[in-house]
Amino acid sequence: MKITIVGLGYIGLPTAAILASKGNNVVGLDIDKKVVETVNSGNIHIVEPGLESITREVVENGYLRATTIAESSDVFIIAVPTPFKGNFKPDISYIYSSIESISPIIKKGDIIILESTSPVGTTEKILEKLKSNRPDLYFPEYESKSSSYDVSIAYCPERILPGKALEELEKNSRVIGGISRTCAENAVKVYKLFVKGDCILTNSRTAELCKLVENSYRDVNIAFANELSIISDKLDINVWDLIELANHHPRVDILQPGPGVGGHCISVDPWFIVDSVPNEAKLIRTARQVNDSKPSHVLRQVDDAINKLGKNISDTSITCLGLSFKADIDDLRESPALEIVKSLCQLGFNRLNIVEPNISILPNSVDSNMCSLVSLKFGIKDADIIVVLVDHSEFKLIDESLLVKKHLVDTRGVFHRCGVQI
Ligand code: SAJ
Repeated sequence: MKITIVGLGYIGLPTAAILASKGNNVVGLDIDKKVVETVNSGNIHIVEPGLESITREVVENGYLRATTIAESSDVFIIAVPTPFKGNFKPDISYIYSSIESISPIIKKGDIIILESTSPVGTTEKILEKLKSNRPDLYFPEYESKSSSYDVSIAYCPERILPGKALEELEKNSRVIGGISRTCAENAVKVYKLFVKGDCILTNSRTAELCKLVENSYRDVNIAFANELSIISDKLDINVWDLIELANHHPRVDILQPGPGVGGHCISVDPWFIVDSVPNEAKLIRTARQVNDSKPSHVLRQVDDAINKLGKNISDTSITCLGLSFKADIDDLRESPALEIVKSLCQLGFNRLNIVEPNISILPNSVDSNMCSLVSLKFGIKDADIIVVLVDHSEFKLIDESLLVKKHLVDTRGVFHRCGVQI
């Protein structure tokens, strides 16, 4: 079976590497020449534990190669980005261009699977596009019982956690939504090549919403924790103690508050539901707003710390611990920590230090005249105010005696037992 993975990003490349490692003939199709060259030289352009060695091996033994030109295959798995445009409207143009690039080469018997997070109805739009591009082929009808068609089309959302991609690709169960039942059954044959979890069949619309619901569920639950942290600050209660106590109830399991929700999934996907049913998705929209408002709350906490310190800002040094969107990764996409640092850059501190052990240079979006990347040791020593923005493993090991006399804004509860929180 020859399999083409369209899009060699955070999802496509690990999927291509795993499929190739099982002895399949895999081609990675990407519009970015640099990505194609990197992969063909056995290297990778993203950070994902274990991916580099497996990619090198499958490229060396010929099971994986990358290209910018679509070629005939038996299976096409589409894993391209679906960002949102202004006003939180989903942008599925990358999916459409993928379909344009493979339309001329698809043939009878092929299986086309969409994995990109997509608004409900996208797989049917793909079907319509293919029908108009290839009137010579016979396509299935939505939810039809018939199996007499030429090309199978299905939606199977990815569910892997960045940082654990290789493990979760094999272990996680998959929801596989066909345009028709037999389309889903044909797609299952592809996932059975590497998935050890269950493959559960449904229609494409349900599978599309299922992916959006999974990430919205997490967003709503994090919003509850974030709202509790704002309520607790107002009522002068330690939110970490509060949540720990409440979670002793057998049916309560509250997540952890933070500086906001980042990454390219949970902070984006709920908007796809809001966009398609704006009048009905009230809770989902509010959760997004609660999480998006959290960086402003953190900035107010920093303001309180400055007032308590009683020095001019131009005489005050502040250190931010962490810049990535969550612990122990280098990914800065939609990071609330980055948003907070950008705002702090405008306040005119004597020194604004950033400690981020997972990157070596600051991103261009941060004004490097106003802040600098420093070591953890220097950052702690130099600071009047310390703002914990990410719970990286290194920060959990800090000797708490070094924090006495520092003004601490701990958005992640890393030091919630040390008693020096403001
Ligand atoms: N966060 C909190 N408090 C918590 C948990 C998370 O503030 O208690 C924050 C994190 O710091 C981060 C954000 O939420 O800023 C998202 O992190 P995450 O670890 O919850 O999720 P992601 O974005 O890395 O991956 C999610 C996963 N979805 C779910 O767990 C439902 C993953 O399985 C998906 O495959 C991925 O989105 C995706 O690609 O859609």
